[in-house]
Amino acid sequence: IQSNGHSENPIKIPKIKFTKLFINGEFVDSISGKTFETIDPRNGEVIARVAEGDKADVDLAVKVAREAFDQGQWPRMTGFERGRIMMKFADLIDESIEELAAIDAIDAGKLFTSGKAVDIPSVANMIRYYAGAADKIHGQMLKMSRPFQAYTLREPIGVVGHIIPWNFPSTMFFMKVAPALAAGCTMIVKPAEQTPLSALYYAHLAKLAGIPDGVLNVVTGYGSTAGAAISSHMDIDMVSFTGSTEVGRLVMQAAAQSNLKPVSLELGGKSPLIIFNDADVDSAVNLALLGILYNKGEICVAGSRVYVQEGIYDEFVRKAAAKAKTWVVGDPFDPRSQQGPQVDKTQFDKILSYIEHGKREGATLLTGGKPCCEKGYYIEPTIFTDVKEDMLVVKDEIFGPVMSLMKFESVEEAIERANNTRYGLAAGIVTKDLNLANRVSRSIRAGIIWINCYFAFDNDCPYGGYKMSGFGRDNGLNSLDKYLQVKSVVTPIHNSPW
Ligand code: TXE
Repeated sequence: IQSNGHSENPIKIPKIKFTKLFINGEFVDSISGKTFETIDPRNGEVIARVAEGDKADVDLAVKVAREAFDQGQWPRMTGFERGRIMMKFADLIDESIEELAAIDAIDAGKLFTSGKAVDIPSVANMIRYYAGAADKIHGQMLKMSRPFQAYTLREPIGVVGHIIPWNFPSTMFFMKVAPALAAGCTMIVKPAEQTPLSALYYAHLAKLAGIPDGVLNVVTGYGSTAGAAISSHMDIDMVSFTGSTEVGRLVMQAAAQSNLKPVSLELGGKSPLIIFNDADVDSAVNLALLGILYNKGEICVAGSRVYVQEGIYDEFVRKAAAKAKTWVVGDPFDPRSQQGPQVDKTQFDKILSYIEHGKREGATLLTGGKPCCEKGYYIEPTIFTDVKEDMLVVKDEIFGPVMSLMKFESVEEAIERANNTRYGLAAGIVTKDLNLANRVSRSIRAGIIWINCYFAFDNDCPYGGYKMSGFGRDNGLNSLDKYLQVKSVVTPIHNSPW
């Protein structure tokens, strides 16, 4: 591991401008006056104190979002006009890319260079994708079996609650907000308590772009208070959640016990990457390491279970170990860094305790396994071999840079073991045999399958869970559907000729 430490820091850390709740177009203190600390995972220091919203603040945000939905212009303006405002929003993000990438780097430990080159420009494009869809929300003309004229309308679902996680603070924000805005909904967003800062910056840009007051509200705070107030609210029409399977279950229960609002849940994963004998070993190693180390393994679709066919297994293990040892862990502002710190102490401790558990269960530590760098929440790229399917490191989502590397013999065995999980978010297949790739793709129960690639996300490409990874799709026009209701309108035709 080459730790490049924290000494070189050419980027100016931005001054944090927005730390209050954003309700009805204004930054306001929480009703209780309480605040909470957001921490820099590079060193454990406090970045800022942020307003701590709870039920009372959520109630207020819902009230203004309701008014904006029932009486305001946003759901009533043409889709074209909504799209035009959203395009402006995207342009404003483009003007602030460096600052936003720096905010996510200090708040979430994300690499500044990839934030600047990928995450932030991509969210601007995500808004543009849905802006372009806003005036193409069509119903259907129906063919009734009797003389009726009938068609469907697709209407915005209403006031939406978005509860989002900390691993991609910007991407997750817009994966939820952009389609909901395009649909004509109004909304309350609760960012994760670990990473509230960029969401508040986006609220500021939304106002500058001309999104009417009350349409987009951001309530920062904790899950058990502000989050729970959203999922149990009687006047929120739909909740979109990304986070842990445990909390997803609570959100669904709260939705059922309140007003039966529909929910969309994007939850944990333990995704398999299957590498067949005919793969080019060097590129398969690169793909596998990217699959587990990208964003320090804090990604729901991480390829955390790597199955390698017996013919290339030994070579793969050797090369993976060598490559992992050259992986650069260090300050997210250093352009040489390939991996920054875990988001917070809780996740850092959770990952290390899984590593200890793996060792106790008898798995072999091929590389890593320890914290690194003198301060902050950095963990070495960790690869376990000699793992068995029933070990916790293979079964549970670790959400860190920890790979379980396993050998398989037949295609049938690979399929069976890949499916041997309670999750079903993603899978990867590496082979030159197209038929084999297609056959395995159809046999794996997961929402997205990557053949000879990994993390190939796109605005137009939906993804989401099978099994306990949840349901509902983010990205693509499928996501727009979540924020729309279908209404049928039926009229009899008298003396119809047909
Ligand atoms: O998630 P939580 P945590 C997984 C990953 C990680 C584990 C725990 O394995 O190690 O979850 O992370 C809000 N009602 N993922 O504890 O708690 C919370 O405030 C309503 C996978 O951070 O699920 C935050 O905004 N909301 C994942 C959001 O839920 C509640 C990404 C997610 O936090 C709530 C993150 C409640 N009772 C973690 N309790 C992915 N699928 O990408 C908390 N929240």
